Formats: sequence, structure tokens, C-alpha cells
Amino acid sequence: MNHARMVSVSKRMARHLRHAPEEIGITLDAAGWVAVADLLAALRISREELEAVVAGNDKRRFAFDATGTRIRASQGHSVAVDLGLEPAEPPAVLYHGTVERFLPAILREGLRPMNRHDVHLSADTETANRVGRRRGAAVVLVVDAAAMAADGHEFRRSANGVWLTASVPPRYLKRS
Ligand code: HQG
Repeated sequence: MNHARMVSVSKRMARHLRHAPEEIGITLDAAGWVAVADLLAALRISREELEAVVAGNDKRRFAFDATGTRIRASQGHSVAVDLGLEPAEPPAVLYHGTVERFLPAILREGLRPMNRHDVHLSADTETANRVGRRRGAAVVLVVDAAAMAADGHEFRRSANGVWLTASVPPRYLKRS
């Protein structure tokens, strides 16, 4: 499969496994899983193509279950799913990539999950920069995750290494 086709299938998978399963007639279970056979039929791709997309995905966005019969997105959902992730102790500092035009609102009301379930945070500034750049000139915010955890905020880590939390009040944020 060439690169363009990999990206195109990956984008369709992200859309349907996170946001709009009904558009292709699939249903996610409570934890976000769908039968691989159903996804293959709905996307009209082969198992080999699916495996190539999952293995070749730059962010490892998708994961098979232990038996390889089900697949889900590892994070980023807007539909209601419970990924079943256990709370985990975050690194002392986490990062969030955004853009200048959102800063006044973010510094006033904190980071909110917007359309997704959780605020997405990165363990390194490079990743945060990349996330911010999707929208323009990236601004990286430093999150005092140690203080948040000490104050009782819960963090979870997705299967592909994204740190998730419900919200980040402004007092834990500063510009890098
Ligand atoms: C901003 C991609 C105004 C926030 C990435 C962000 C990530 C606020 C946008 C993953 C705000 C939400 C998630 C507030 C937050 N006022 N704006 N109070 N609080 N925002 O896409 O973090 O490629 O839902 O800064 O790599 O950009 O899809 O979140 O700019 O890991 O796998 O509101 O999506 O991964 O945007 O990105 P998003 P995000 P994938």
C-alpha cells in the first residue's frame, strides 16, 4: 500500500473509530471496540491493509485487542466510550501545544477538553509543538502535573502514550 493510501485509510479510521461510527454503519462497544471483520467490510479494505495501517501509523493511533479480533482508537474520541484506563502518576511536568489565538481563553478558564473526552497532554515539548502546529504557529504550555496530582487531579495514559486529564485549571499553566 502506498503512503497516500495509508494516510487516507488512517484518516477514515480516526474519523469513524473516534467520532462518527454510524456514518459507515458500525457500532462501537462501551470501551470503543469494533469487530475487525465489521470494520474491514465497512471500509472495504483487507486485513493486510488494516494491519499495515495500524503498524505504520506514526502515532500508533489504533490498537487491536489481545486476540486480534477487535480494534479501537487509543485516544481522541468525541463519542462516549470508557477506555478502561487506570489512573497513573504523571511526570512532574507535561506539555500542551496550542496556538496564540486560544491563549486568552485558556489562561482565563484553563484547558478544557472541548469536543473530546479529555485534555490531551504530551510528555515532551516536541510532540506538543507538533500538536500546536496543526493550527498555526505553535505555543507550548507547561503543565505543573505534579501539583495537579498532589491536589487530587487524575491522569491516565493512553496506549499510545498521550496523557489525558479532565481539565487543567489556569493556576497550573505557564507559557514555555
Ligand atoms: C484548545 C491529535 C479555548 C486546545 C493531536 C486545542 C492530539 C481551548 C483545541 C490530539 C481551551 C482543542 C488532541 C479553552 C483548550 N479555550 N481553546 N479553554 N482549552 N483549548 O484537537 O490537544 O492526530 O480537541 O489548545 O496530536 O489540539 O488526532 O485537542 O487547540 O494528541 O491522533 O482547543 O489530537 O491527535 O483541539 O489535540 P483538540 P488537541 P490525532
